Amino acid sequence: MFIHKDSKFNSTRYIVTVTLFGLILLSVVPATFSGFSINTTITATNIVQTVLAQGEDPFPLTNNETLTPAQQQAREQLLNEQGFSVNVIARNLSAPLNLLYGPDDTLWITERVGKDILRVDPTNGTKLSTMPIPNANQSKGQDGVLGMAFDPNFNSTHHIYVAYTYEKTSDEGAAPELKTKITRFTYDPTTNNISEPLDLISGLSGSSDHNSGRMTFGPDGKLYYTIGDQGKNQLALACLNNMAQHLPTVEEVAAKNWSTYEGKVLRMNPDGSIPEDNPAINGIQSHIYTYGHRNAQGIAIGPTGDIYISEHGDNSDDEVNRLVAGGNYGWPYVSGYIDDKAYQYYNWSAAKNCPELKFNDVAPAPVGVTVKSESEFNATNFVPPIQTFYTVDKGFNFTEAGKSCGEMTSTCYPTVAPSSLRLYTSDTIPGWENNLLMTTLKGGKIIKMTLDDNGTAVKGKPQDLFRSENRYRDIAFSPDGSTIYVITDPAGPVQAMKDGPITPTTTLWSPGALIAFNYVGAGNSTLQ
Ligand SMILES: [Ca+2]
Ligand SMILES: [Ca+2]
Repeated sequence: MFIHKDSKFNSTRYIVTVTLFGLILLSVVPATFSGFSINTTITATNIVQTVLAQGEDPFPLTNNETLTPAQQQAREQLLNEQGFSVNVIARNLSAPLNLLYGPDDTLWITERVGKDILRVDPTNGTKLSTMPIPNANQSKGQDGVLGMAFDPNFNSTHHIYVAYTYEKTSDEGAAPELKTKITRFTYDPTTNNISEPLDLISGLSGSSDHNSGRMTFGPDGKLYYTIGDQGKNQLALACLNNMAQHLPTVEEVAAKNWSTYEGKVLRMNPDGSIPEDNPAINGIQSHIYTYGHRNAQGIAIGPTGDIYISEHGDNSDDEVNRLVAGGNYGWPYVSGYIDDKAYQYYNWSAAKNCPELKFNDVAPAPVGVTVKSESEFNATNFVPPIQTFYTVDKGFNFTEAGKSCGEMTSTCYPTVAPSSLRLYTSDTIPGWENNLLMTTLKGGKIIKMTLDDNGTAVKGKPQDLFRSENRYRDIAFSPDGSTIYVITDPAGPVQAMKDGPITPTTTLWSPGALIAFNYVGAGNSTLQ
């Protein structure tokens, strides 16, 4: 079984693998990619040296669980070293994907598999309402209900924009196709439900892999949406052509054929139409704002109004990018920088014998698969990332790196699997104002980055926070900046917190949960 690091997992899929770590050993020794040369040292946040029983969650429920000594110790360590108390305030969420602190002072959560939006009380995790998304389809892959965005004038319009996959049926009786649409709903604060669906754009590609599906309004009032490369040219979809570098024709735009939108960031008016000032790329204007993306699961507006995305890399080079209108971000010809280091483009889909080939993402390409070096790519509008996690040298031995992860090889690769990106704007936590926070899946941590004054580069070394054995999916902040809310995946592999070579664990501390990290100041010994 091959497990890809940025795959999302359904809760039933990993129940068989929990005996590997009967005891979870937590250590104060930094974990690194031992034996390999990488640009940035990966350091586990210091966590208390203690022993937890299998399945024991050091992030306990608020108020109604008795803490064991080990749980108490873990919490005190987080408090003393990072200044946060921690509580899980809701459990049993159905693959939560998008978390927003709403203008109505409640937390809004899309449940990708549950196919709905939950409203949750941020103080105690009480579920206030469940709002189903009609016609959303979920097929055990990475599809379902994806990202959402509040209308900038939500308090008067009550409009909420939601992206989700659906089955498009044709008149000819052919099998339905998986597609994606963005629909505007109107929230009724008296019934606590959503209604009046209005499709802004439909017929976008949908996939079991790499949908991306994040969206936000920009300061310009336009809606930005990340649509992934659909996982093409890899794994089960290896024989499908990756479209991240493809651009539409005038005829395709006129016919509303959005098949070339895969691997792009789209920019649209709130009614779904193409803005008049969208870039004309190769002379053609469409919804496409930027292209050459792989799987951008994070989008954030920076302090200068610039837009940033985080992208899952392949085997190396997760990226943080600053968007420039009409920019080409390189994928699949380039991963990270144009540096001819560890990444080369293997075009499986173009191989005539592709269906007979066994996909392998580390071995030399088999006969029939063409290989391109990054330096063969010479687009003048290429935009390099502002940060990678992590760039490794040419000749990096992925097979060797993956060995200690067994079947879950990619959990050992030099990537963190970035799952969302947000700007922290408050001055409540010292040193955090206008920093980007990026959640990670297999890294089990949240990474804080400081931008330079122009917003064009990351200043200093990114900082790891909240290290745990959790797959962090999205993050939101209370308006006063004192509470950091995080949702987690229900299942899947994360790097275990232990000494020595990296190993994966699928025994997550707080699966499918909403966690509240409350800032009380480092060194404060009084737990709340
Ligand atoms: Ca790129
Ligand atoms: Ca590169």
